Amino acid sequence: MTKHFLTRCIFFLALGITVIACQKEEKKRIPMPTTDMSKVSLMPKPVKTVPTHSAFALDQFTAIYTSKGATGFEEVGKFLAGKLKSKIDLEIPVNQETSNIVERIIYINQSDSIELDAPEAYQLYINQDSVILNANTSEGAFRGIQTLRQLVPETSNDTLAEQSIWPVPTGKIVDNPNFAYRGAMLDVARHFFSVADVKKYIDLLSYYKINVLHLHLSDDQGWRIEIKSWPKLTEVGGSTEVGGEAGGFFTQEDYKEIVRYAAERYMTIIPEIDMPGHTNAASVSYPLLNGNGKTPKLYEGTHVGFSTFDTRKDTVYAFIDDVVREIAAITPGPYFHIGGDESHVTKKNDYIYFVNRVEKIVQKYGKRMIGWDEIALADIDSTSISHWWSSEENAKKAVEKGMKVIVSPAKKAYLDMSYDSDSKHGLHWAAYIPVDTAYVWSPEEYGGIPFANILGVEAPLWSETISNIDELEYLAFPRVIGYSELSWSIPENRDWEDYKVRLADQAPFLDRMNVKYYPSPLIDWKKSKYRYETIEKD
Ligand code: TNX
Repeated sequence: MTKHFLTRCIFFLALGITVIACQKEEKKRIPMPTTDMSKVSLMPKPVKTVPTHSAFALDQFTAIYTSKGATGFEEVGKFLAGKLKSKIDLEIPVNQETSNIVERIIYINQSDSIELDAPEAYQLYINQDSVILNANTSEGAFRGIQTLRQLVPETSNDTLAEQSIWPVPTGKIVDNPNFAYRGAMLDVARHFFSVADVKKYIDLLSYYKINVLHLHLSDDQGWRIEIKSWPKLTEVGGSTEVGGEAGGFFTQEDYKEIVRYAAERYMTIIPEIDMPGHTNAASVSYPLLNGNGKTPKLYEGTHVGFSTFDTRKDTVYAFIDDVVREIAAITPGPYFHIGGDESHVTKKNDYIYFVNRVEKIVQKYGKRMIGWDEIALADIDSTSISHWWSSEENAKKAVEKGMKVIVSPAKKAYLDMSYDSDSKHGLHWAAYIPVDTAYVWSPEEYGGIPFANILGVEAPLWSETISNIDELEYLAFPRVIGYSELSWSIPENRDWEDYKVRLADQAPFLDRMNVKYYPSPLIDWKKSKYRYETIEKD
């Protein structure tokens, strides 16, 4: 009896010790949030980070205040509160006279300091009991809160006090973008993507400070935007897509909703109507537009370069005038993209005549024309913009004309290029683009376009091989994060070894947002609780 009792006692004691040891082990495995600001994986990398090695205790006694009377600042404060609520489930009041105790504040302050003169500039001062975000414009404040979101740890430190505390490392960040134009493009013509898909993409891009979404709204396989004066464009031209699925289109109300959602994130939408080539869907809807001498039929394949508008017919320009007028009226941004690429069956003279005429229409409706690099062949105005995707010679011709250039070389910046020969999706006519190749190049030097002529960088995602949001995310993430850094961060701050570690740390965010990114083997992805949940679901 006594012997049994003793054995049991020893057994329970051993069990107890094991449990305590396991709990300790468990605690050890949860990394403590850092108090070294320079160790947080900020993406894109800010101009300057100065750590002061302490922490601001974000908790239920924190409140957000914004400068009174500063346009847009309160909305930025509310946006931050909403995002923190979904990240850490903490309710933070914004500009509220609250009876609750407020011990620490996040102050989003409008400041006219000359240090904040650069567009979108912000400064973030994090002290033990206050966070001060200074910006001249609400746009700068919006960029600044993306950095602050990244500084807030995913998990709280519950050993410091009775309530949960998320320690935000103290220090100072001074930041502004290298390029004004930091873009992504989505082809909704080859395969259609819903408003919800586009919004998800916009939300993710804005977290990485991308400020332009270019929508490729028409191509041979589909016309995706309602034009009230030419209804068959969507009735007929929107009825299919690559592979023969049902296609789809945005009503003008849908498009306005995308524009509104993007504007809330300080992102400009650029509509593209690709012409005079890539116009089969328009010509099937209205055969009078067609200029290739054949009877147009709905097209579900992926070849390019077989279609053209009839560039010598006035009705074609009356049509274009209506299209540009209707789209320009619901596009607050300054740009209209006319495509202009791969017009292989348009005669050179006709092409030049066409681009010259369409430029005038775009200008008549108050927009700046953008076109793929071929447009430099025409007599274009220096205010128009060349979108360099293929020909360096064309890009240089644009520079000679005094034009600005958007840098999207297919070999480096095309999101639809496969990662490697095992990739589930994508093409590889320009190159395979693994995650390092996508990052290790310099838009400032590639091709020798003078810095002053570079408007910015854009990463186009063509959709011949992708038909849903998971596939979109597979090609876009993680590479688009690299393009955000190539356009936001200065060259001195860009380094593959350093980037690779910061990229690995994006996994918890991407997992929480349910982004099906390509888990490149070049990256030692950080594990996250969300990842386990997604894996279990799969
Ligand atoms: C070239 S890039 C195209 C597109 C295709 C893409 C596929 C450009 C201006 N034209 O029509 O979708 O390649 O990668």
